[in-house]
Amino acid sequence: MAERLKTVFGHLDPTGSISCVPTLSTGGVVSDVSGKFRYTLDNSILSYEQRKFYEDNGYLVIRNLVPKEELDKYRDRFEKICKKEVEVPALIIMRDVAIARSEFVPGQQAITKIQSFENDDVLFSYCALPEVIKYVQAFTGRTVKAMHTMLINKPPDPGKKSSRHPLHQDLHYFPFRPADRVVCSWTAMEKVNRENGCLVVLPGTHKGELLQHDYPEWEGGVNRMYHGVRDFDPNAPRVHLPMEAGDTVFFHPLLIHGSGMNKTKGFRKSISCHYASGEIEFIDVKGSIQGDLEKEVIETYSKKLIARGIDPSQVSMKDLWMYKARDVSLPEDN
Ligand SMILES: O=C(O)CCC(=O)C(=O)O
Repeated sequence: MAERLKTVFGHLDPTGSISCVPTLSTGGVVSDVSGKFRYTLDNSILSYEQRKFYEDNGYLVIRNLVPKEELDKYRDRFEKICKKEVEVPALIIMRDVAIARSEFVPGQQAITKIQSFENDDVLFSYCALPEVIKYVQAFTGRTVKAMHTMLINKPPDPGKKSSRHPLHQDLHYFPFRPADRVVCSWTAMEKVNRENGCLVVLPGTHKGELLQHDYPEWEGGVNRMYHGVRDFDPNAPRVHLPMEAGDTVFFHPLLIHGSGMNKTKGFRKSISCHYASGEIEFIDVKGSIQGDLEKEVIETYSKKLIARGIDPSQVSMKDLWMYKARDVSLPEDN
């Protein structure tokens, strides 16, 4: 089945090859030696204040991290993908629920997100940028796997508020642990602010548990897989994160976050990658708080699986993610 699964998910590097060698320099997977910190590892890139900030809040913004020329490359590539000038195996293209239904907007403008671009060298080069990985290692340790990739093209809101991204915890989507050795890097590809729907975070929520998620009951419809967290404290303080092009926020997968409506006429673009330590473990989520999500995910792949002679009921979310991961660890001397 492994070979057939590879053709569905289009990935070549099952994490069965994950290294189990303990790491020493930029921090191993064990918590820091001083015992003061839990969410960051001993490393040479974060100042004490930055570490403390992430420990307390679950996120950290690094200004001007990704050069403009890189962002231009990703933008051009995204346009080529939208125009179908480039085909990327196993890429997932998502359309805004409200725009896709509208008659008068040309198809490509409805593309709100592309996901799983591991097989595209240009876009995937973001995930391997040494300037990004150096920070990532402060959370994952030296061995780093790129697990999940996205370019979000938040469209001007079509008037249904469907451009909003409900508050959620990313761990809801992931069958691997421990959560503390997983981090997202999210880079603004242009100026983002409350007008075009910047990220909003609930600081400190990374210290909590994984909560139940569901589709929010929004009148204008909700985009596929945009699940919202249930039963969080509605009075918890919210912080909006305005950012300039190239600024990057690193955040914990339990941090509750989302993004607002895009009230402008332009598309708001960001590129992101979720990373995990090479030593994470995949878990079976059947019967857990993530069980319903697994059913929905496998359902979305069911046609492709059946076409390749695979019974969807025999496939788990764990199988899917094992074929997504890519090693992006820096060479030892970095
Ligand atoms: O970029 C955004 O608008 C939000 C993205 C996000 O939170 C996610 O995809 O998990």
